[in-house]
Amino acid sequence: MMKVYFAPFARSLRILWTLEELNAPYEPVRVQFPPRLAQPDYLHINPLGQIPTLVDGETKLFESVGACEYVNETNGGDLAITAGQPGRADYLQWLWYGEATLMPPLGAMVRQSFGPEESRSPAALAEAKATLFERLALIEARLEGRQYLAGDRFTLADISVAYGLNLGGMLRVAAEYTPNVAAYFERMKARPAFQAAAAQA
Ligand SMILES: N[C@@H](CCC(=O)N[C@@H](CS)C(=O)NCC(=O)O)C(=O)O
Repeated sequence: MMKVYFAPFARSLRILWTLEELNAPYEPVRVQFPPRLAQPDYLHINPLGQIPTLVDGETKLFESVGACEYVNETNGGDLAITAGQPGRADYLQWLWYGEATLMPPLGAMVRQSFGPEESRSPAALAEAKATLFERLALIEARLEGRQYLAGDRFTLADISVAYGLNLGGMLRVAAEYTPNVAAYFERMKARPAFQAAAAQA
């Protein structure tokens, strides 16, 4: 059975959500955060000391979006848009937007809110928040007249991006989401699989 090393609000939520959408069996393993300091024995599982790690027998993944693709593929799921299917380019665009474009300002906000006091500054927090909202504006436009980000159906691209929106919720900026983003976030949170995953992570 696949094992998911997770911590609350970490990117492990993406993997747990994917597994729940597929009704696939898994074993969640809670890790103390940040593992580098709180749980050094975790370093033999993930040498970077980051969360998440997905372990499937001898196979180990510690990129959350790649792990979601792996989980979907391995379980014969329909949460990806594969080569030749309509919406493939949009799928790739938004799947990666969630991690590569949305997460840097969110990560900076996490550090500016919870990191060591001596490296925090209100200006840096404000700059990260402004960058986040600049990047959310593209999602706002993309969702005009759409329920999902790619291919008119729920996919891993939604899991990738909605995870970032949920982190924004933890950072208390969700009340400032623009209408399409706010409605989309509510739709995503209403999914039973999201709720099952979020209840543990
Ligand atoms: N690109 C990686 C990023 C992993 C990552 O940065 N994880 C964060 C938690 S969400 C972490 O472990 N941070 C603590 C650290 O880097 O020490 C992924 O998508 O899984």
